[in-house]
Amino acid sequence: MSRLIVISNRVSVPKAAGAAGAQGGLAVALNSALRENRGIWFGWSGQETEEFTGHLDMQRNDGVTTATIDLEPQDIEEYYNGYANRTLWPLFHYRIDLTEYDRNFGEGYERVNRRFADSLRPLIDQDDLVWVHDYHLLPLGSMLRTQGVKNRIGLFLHTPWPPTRLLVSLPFHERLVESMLAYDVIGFQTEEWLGSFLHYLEKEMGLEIGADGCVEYQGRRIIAQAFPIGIDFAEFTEGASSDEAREAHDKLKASVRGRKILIGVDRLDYSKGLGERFESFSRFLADNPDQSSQSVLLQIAPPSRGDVESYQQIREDLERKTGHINGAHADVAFVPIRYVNRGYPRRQLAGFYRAADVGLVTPLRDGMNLVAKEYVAAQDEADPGVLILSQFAGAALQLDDALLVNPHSLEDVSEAIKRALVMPLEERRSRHSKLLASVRDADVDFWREQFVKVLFGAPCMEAQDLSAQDASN
Ligand code: GDG
Repeated sequence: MSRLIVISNRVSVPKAAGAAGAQGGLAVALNSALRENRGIWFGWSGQETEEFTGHLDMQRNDGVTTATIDLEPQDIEEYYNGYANRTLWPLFHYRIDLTEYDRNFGEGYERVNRRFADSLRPLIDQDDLVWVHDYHLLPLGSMLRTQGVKNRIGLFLHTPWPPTRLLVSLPFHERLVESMLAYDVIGFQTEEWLGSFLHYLEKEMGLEIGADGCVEYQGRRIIAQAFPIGIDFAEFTEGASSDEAREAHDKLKASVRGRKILIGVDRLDYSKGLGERFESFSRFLADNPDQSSQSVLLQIAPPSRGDVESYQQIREDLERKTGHINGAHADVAFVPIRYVNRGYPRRQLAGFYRAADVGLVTPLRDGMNLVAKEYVAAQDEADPGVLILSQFAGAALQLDDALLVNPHSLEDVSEAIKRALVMPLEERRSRHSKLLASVRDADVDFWREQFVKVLFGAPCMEAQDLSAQDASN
């Protein structure tokens, strides 16, 4: 079996990751993927250094070898806080109103990608498969090619890919997309994002997509495909039946004194639609006065990317909204929104999900959304809760037995809440069993296997080798 080298912006050392605290979906997924394969996880340590040296810190923890580098403050500002989180993240989530275009960000992004390539190069052996993750590292493959790396290199994008009309607002968009054509395989979460990417190749670059899905560019042939990511189902359900989960479940249940619980769990990010969610819940309370003191929304929202201004704003905005809504609907013994700005250990989270009658997952735009899948996995099959899911999450394509909503419409979400809270047991069970089958079957192992199989098989590359042979015969 080929060794797998995984590269992502941040590396979370597994030991630490298993403990409390918020990890993004990417870290959660990669941890379990790497435990299976002998291989290396390479990326930024999250630490600052005064001057970049390229020194690699290698560690082995819990079956995973990690290799990390430290970055200079200017790198962090321009590459991470800048181009990744102030330019690409908002643009890829259709928020051109929040997208900042600054030449220094673009230069910092390329510089750090080159630094990644320089530090990574000596770690790559001849037969390794190289798997790059996410929007921070789109040009890394082409920089490795410049250094002579001939291995199979794949990219998986965890975010959406924006429609061409939005993408062209990015200065040097052609340069960014061209650099991506150095990969052998490019993976997207859904057919929708894949379609937008292929549309760009056809309309902006005049490329043709072959009947076999391969695209030829400058003598190389690549394939782009959808690989919907899943959760580590076995690990998650095991955690959900632990004592820690049961205690968290019982504590939460006891605290609401017989009221219904709605739960949201999201990194504090404008793409997650938290403001709209709070407003929708407020609308539900206002429209249904008979039920208004009978349900509680628990929103767990660990802070993220706090150095970026738009994230500071969303935090202030949510604090204001929570105060306003609670002020309008609370009484001496009841507060409708419990807004918690911290992370919890995964097992406790599983207990909270299980205690909740409704999972409220309403992002305005989301590559996939693993919280929706975790909520389904944590339920009691005999008496499951109801998932309300945004039609704009990648997960909606697989989880279409959830109550799908338009998160921009307060009425739509408010009505779905009402429907979920009175849904008969039989309907809840029937919806849940279909959702559960999908979450269980398309889990993170399935996702990894599918991607690695295509990367290893490199269907377009082989055709290319064959045609090269034909030509020489
Ligand atoms: C990106 C894409 C895509 C959250 N709070 C706590 C906690 N979490 C965990 C959740 C879940 C993960 O973080 C969040 O994953 P999501 O998928 O919902 O969202 P992003 O972080 O935006 O992830 C997304 C994903 O990558 C994977 O490809 O699905 O579309 O945006 O696992 O449980 N974990 C702990 N405590 C918390 O308080 N331990």
